[in-house]
Amino acid sequence: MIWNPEMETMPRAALRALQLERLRQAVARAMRVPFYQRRFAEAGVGPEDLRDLDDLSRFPFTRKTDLRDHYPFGMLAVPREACVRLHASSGTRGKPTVAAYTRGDIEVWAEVVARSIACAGGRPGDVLHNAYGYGLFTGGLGLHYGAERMGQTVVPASGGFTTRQVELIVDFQAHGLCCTPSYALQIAETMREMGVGRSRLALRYAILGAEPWTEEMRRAIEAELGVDAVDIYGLSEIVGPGVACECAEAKAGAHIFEDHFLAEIVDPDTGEVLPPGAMGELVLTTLTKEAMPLIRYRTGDICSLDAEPCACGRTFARMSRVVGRADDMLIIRGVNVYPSEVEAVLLGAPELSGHYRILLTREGPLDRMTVEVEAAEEFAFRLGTFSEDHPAVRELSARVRRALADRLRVSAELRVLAPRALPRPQGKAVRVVDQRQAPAQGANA
Ligand code: DLL
Repeated sequence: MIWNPEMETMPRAALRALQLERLRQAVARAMRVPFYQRRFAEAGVGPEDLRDLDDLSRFPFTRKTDLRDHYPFGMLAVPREACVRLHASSGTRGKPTVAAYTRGDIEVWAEVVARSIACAGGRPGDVLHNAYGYGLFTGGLGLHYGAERMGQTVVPASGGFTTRQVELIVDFQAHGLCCTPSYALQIAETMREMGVGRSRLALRYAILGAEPWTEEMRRAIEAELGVDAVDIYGLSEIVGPGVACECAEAKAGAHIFEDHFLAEIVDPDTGEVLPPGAMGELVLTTLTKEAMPLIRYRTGDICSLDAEPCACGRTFARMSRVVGRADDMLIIRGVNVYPSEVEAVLLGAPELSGHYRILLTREGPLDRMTVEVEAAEEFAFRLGTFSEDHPAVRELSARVRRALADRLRVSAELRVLAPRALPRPQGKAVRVVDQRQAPAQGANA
């Protein structure tokens, strides 16, 4: 089902006209913020310069540091009293970034999340188990309002107490599951331990996001839980989850809700706008946001855009999976490595659980990458007693190490740990632990 066919299937020419009209209004709204007044004056641009959408490229970028510099309320285009909600994302360094919403912003957010749930195959009347964290993080409340808007029965499970979550999923016969992809794997693992088979589940779809994941991980989750697993994308600064979501029909990139968010792809180094299909940094402009309009916000997320027609009938362009962040690309002995490439290799080995951690250390001048993985329960069970020195574990380790070297073009140490040896975060997975001194590299988003 398409939640809002009028918008979601609008011919692209009409969509571009609507975007231009809304963009002019968004720039005018942004100019109520002293920061934007100054920036636009310096660049010599204003709403009157927007004759077509390409004119946006003359406008300056907004960066996360601008939001931090104006912490907490310096980016508001409305009085603080007009905001009905605040969220914040902690990030890995420095002050949190604040997201503020008027009542109208909350309405738009519920609308785009309802569209996302429909993209996944959700329908009014479904039970939706929401295991995204509730709180300052936008995942929990974002999915919650969207599900209520659709007329679903939402279960605000939040993160943690996985055994109890499994019981609720079975007892309430949830049709949909929302959480991070790494937590979906953990739920599947806990179900196996509890002896809960697929026949006891009513699950049809899973709406997974907030962290990068891979096709291999999708296949694993779909097979374990018997669902269509779709990718939902968003960031607090722009709205939260619901900037874009994949459709279950094509599962070929997340449709950006372009009547509310204008997307560009730029070269992360030069800032130059790249042609359709090119891989680069996603830059988003909010078209309807009232409390905190953002013009050309550098998301740091690396992906590409595709505006070709989609099997589902939606005309909104699709963004590819986020292959990493401009700032979490790891440089190991001069070679660029994205954690998602490591994940793709690991999920190709059925003897592994899918949980992993990348440790970076330095030995003299040389970077050293160690990938810690876990044996899958069944594999360990077949061995009897698990030991890293068991011949089958050594053989597995050598095989995966070779596959990593082939794919990454850089060698990595591999440690196969016992099942459940790695920590299980409740929210976003922490994939990278960087213990090299300088230059500092960020952890995963
Ligand atoms: O993670 C919002 C969200 C909640 C999205 C629930 C989807 C589901 P932040 O905490 O502000 O907001 O983190 C935003 O997370 O810039 C990306 O780097 C990353 N991210 C979010 N969704 C995806 C995804 C939420 N589907 C940052 N794939 C973004 C890859 C994602 N990365």
